[in-house]
Amino acid sequence: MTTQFSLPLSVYRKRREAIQSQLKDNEVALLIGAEEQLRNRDVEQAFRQSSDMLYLTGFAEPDAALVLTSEAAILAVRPKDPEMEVWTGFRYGPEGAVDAFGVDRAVLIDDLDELLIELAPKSWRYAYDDPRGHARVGALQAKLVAKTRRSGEPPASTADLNPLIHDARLVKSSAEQDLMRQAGQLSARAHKRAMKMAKPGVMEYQLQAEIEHEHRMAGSKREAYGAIVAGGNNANVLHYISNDQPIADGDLVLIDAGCEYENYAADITRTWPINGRFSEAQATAYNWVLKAQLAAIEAVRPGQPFERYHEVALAVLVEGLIDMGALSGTVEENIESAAYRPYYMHRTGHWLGMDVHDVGTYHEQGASRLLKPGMVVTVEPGLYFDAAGDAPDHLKGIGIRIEDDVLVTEDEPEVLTADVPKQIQDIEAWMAG
Ligand SMILES: [Mn+2]
Repeated sequence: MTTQFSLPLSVYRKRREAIQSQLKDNEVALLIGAEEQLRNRDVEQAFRQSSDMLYLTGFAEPDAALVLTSEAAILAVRPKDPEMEVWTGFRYGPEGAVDAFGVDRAVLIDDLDELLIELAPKSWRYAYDDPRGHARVGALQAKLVAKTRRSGEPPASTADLNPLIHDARLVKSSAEQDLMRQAGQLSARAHKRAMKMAKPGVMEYQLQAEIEHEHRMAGSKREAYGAIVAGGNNANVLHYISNDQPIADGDLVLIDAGCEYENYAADITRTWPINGRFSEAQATAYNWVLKAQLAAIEAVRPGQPFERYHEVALAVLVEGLIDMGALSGTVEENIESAAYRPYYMHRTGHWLGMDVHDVGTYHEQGASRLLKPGMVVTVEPGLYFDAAGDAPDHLKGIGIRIEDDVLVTEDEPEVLTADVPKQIQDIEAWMAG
């Protein structure tokens, strides 16, 4: 049996208590964990517990739920089953879960509905990742309503549990920041390895294998998301994941990949020439994206609206598009008319944490959320010149994105993924060395 958590049990208890202290009298919070997913026939996808469940308990088995009241934390788990454990491995079971995870009580997952009915909440909050959780919550509410019909009490009202957990997850503690630094450093090593192993004609999935090899060998158990390895014009498909084409001499390759370290994600993108030397057109476009990224990182500071660094990056990218002949007119006109959108169609970043597109709202009371120390964002401007689009001929087929993970601190932004080269001379020197 391997330990399933990297942080002391007291950390999980404090996280739960922060939620419990916000519950009203006779209010119950229910969090449903992730469920196993079929891949094909009787083969399952690799199981990954929901981040909310990992955040509040560290409990990584499927078919689990967490019930919180202002007084108690109760886990609902699969039964011990010696016969099944021969096939699929160790299970804690209710008794083992109480000891190992420091909760007040544990029940069988099949008794979850009975537990909720026994607790007889006046109101309850719920959250789940897997869409199947929705049906479960609906059935449970029906049971609670049926019960109150008999007693004549009003039925329990329902509310969303997500904001309570997600506001807490948005600001990372110093222990979490350390894990994210590790994830960033391991993922940086992987990108550097892919640069070293590159040669014209290599298959995209072979570079993916170099990335994943380095992640595993460095101590990461799994990827944070499916890697994008896109040679040449494939980089203009934003979520290209087929990764099954050869990369031709003279083409750029865009790699968007990051690992998880102790359940915390990294998210890095680099774009570089498969033969080790940028062409003039590639270098010009690349340097505009880099200029936008460096300017945007400077705007990741406490008190700035989340929106701000996107606006900073966008102004530089539009200036570049005009300079390279893809747009005409002024920067202001092109931003106003959104004429840049064929070349830059995504936002400049997102929250990063246990989920790669991490939880937390981007707006508060209708305004862009203000950055605070402990928040982590990605900064990932790009420019995309599809071969079939209207870009000037010398730019067609070029797609570039540069992405780093940035921690908001009291003053200077801290780039968690700074170990991968991104200046052209540094990339070329690393690939040549
Ligand atoms: Mn990203």
